[in-house]
Amino acid sequence: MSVVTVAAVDLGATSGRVMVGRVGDGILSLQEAARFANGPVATPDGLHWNIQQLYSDVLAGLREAATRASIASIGIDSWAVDYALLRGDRVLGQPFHYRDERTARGVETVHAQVPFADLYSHNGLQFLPFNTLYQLAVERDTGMLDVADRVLLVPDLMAWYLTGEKVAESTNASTTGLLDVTTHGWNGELMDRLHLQRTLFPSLVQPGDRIGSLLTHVAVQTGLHASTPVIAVGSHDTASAVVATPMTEPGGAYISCGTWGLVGVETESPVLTVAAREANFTNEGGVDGRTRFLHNVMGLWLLNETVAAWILEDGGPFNLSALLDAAAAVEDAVPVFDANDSRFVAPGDMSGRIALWCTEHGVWAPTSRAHITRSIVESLAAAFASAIRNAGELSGQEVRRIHIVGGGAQNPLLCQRTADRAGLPVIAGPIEATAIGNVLVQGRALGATEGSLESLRDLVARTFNPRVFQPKGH
Ligand code: LFR
Repeated sequence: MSVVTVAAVDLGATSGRVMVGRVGDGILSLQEAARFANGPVATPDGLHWNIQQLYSDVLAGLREAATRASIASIGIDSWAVDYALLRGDRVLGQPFHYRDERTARGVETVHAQVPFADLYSHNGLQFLPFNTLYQLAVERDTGMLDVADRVLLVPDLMAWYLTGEKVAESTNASTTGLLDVTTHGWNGELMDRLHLQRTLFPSLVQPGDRIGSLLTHVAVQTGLHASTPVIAVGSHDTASAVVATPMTEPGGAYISCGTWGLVGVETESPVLTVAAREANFTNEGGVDGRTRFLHNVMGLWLLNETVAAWILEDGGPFNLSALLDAAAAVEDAVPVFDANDSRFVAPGDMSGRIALWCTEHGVWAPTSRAHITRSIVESLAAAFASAIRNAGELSGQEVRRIHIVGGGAQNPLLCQRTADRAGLPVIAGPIEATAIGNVLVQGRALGATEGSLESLRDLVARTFNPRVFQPKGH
């Protein structure tokens, strides 16, 4: 087997990156070629993604990657559910951000057409008010679907920009709510019931499939060969992160902790019980037909959004690690609020909302920055521990250890408190699990690594030294 070098485009809700990965038999390494900011843009019609800016950042990142190595292929992943509408080859405006509040109207419309329990039996998705099908109901009611003839999810849109090919990668398509949870194909009947044209949705591709090669102007702008293929990876970032979670023995659960904390286990088939539905657990499509049985917890968004307000307030440099040290040193018992409360979804004044939650629930509201931060960390850890317990019970798997991957793996306080509250060891890392999963699936498609997810995870475990947090009483 040969060693290949590939580019992983990994777009997150707060930042994007282009990574250069080397992969081969027993070989795995990762280097950052570019990192760029991403975030919501508010205009009078709502909250959007600046997709053209992201695309030009991706091109610049690929250009940098091309100066570092000879790139054998490109893979793209991003957050889920969001999409662009197209008519022919024309993109109809900036995609909406899933935190835009318009989705509430879509929920009412969809549930009046197909009640939630019925939906769950078809798509296996937890209720999140921004799942694509709710967003599309709003598009339909505002006349946009009279004009649009195609829906492209964000990574598929980027792949189209690069190759001219319009496809729907299956792991991310599973987050639309329109994929059949057992056959993994588009659910035409459900589309009919929701008055969505079946032709809106492109053909599905699987991770590892070749999407196409670079358009000539893309090759010229990036300095890459026009023959460079774009290969489908787990284009839902969480699917890629789970690929690279080093669960090498039975009993491993995961928390993919970035903007969101995605907490769950991998299963061979979906869990569609009433208990799973009532606990709001999702069955998202994983790489190689596995199921990601998980629950969305609010994640680092709570902390990031709180800190962003303090940075604005201070108007100068901000020392995040000093804040986390101060939070770790807090000895009083801080309030534990419900991190999953929907009031925390939209951007805004998080510390004000936390204070309000506390007042409404008859507990004291933290006021110092250290206490607020500690309260956020404790509340996240409590929500993580509870979701881990549910994931084990609902799936029938005995959870013996928790893997935290993504940005949260570099927050020792969060890792330790999650271990304490769950009463289980936490194995932290790799931080860049998403990009690594993206690289590995490309490497496998190019024939540079062995086949099974287990052997890919072995390689991750051998390459990245995890940090272990043993539980202490709390
Ligand atoms: C994480 C993530 C979650 C999804 C949320 C919204 O980045 O992809 O898995 O629920 O973003 O798309």
